[in-house]
Amino acid sequence: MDNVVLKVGGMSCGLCAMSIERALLELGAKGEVDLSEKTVAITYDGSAIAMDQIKKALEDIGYEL
Ligand SMILES: [Cu+2]
Repeated sequence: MDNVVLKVGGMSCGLCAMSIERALLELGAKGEVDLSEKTVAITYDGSAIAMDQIKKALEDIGYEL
């Protein structure tokens, strides 16, 4: 498993955190949002999911990376 921490712009509340974590789950990754740091710590299988896919999924739901 690979781990990465991404800075995410545009999240402000618990709902944002939930949407981000859900979008990651749909990709097969696990995300943990830190709202005060504006980051998401992502655990994913780098051989199955590309970082570009992760970024795109979050941008598609309206966040900035
Ligand atoms: Cu929100």
